[in-house]
Amino acid sequence: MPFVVVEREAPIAIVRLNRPEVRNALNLQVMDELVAALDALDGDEMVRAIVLTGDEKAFAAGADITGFLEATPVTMWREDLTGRWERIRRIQTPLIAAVSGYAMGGGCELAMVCDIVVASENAQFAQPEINLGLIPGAGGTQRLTRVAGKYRAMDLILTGRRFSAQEAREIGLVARVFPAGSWLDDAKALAREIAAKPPLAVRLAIEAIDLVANSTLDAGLEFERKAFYLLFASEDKDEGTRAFVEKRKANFKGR
Ligand code: CO8
Repeated sequence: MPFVVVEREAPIAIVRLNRPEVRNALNLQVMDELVAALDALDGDEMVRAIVLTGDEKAFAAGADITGFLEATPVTMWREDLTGRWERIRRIQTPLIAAVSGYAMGGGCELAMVCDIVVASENAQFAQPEINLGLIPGAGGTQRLTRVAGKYRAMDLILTGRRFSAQEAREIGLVARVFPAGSWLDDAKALAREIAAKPPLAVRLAIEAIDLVANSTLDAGLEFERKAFYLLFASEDKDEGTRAFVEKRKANFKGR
């Protein structure tokens, strides 16, 4: 089974992450399939809006932590998994993240590279990397702070706590919260509404809105990426990722 399933319902397309047994955890293969699917749809002018989604239990539970166990700064840098988030950010067709269940770590960051985030009332967001001895590595420190402001971002990123769809809406991350029974249909209806608008105007509106957030983004992302890779040299990363896999509490030492 492919990790990414594409359904066309012209003029929209639905791109579904399909790795339910690990809550749609994102590894290189998933991300490459996702980038390829989105690139193909982006080149198809019949597709005027895309809904990116997971399943009811999870949008995506973040990067695949098992891939971090043996990773080093060099392997991380060479693979450049985080670069896939930036490629998705550059998709020009309006991209709507429809979140049900967990959107955590890289999954929350995946939602944040989309143009609009909508959520089922049962959605749970988090940037829990701190519990693994890491920090967000695919834009989270920059994008969540731009959305939520410094002090709320500090609370969320330093505690790694989960926050509800309603709280995500209050901080401005989620545009609309839909009932659990109809979240995907409601997201598709929103996509169809946008798909019905003039595509050039939609594209230019998106570019204009993105400029506001992006004018000083690059320096922050550059630092974040290097800091993220550097943490792969720490003992606490080894401890945090191993503890996760061994299903025990991590014992961090600040080394
Ligand atoms: N990676 C690998 N496996 C995972 C992940 C993950 N992120 N999340 C869940 N799984 C696996 C579990 O290990 C479990 O496997 P198994 O059945 O073999 O035991 C299976 O999925 C189901 O998980 P749970 O039994 O835990 O299901 P629950 O519904 O009880 O809980 C949760 C779901 C809350 C999502 C829980 O699994 C969890 O906390 N997962 C980890 C979330 C997390 O810490 N995410 C952050 C990861 S780090 C990250 O995203 C950094 C991103 C940086 C950008 C990219 C850089 C390269």
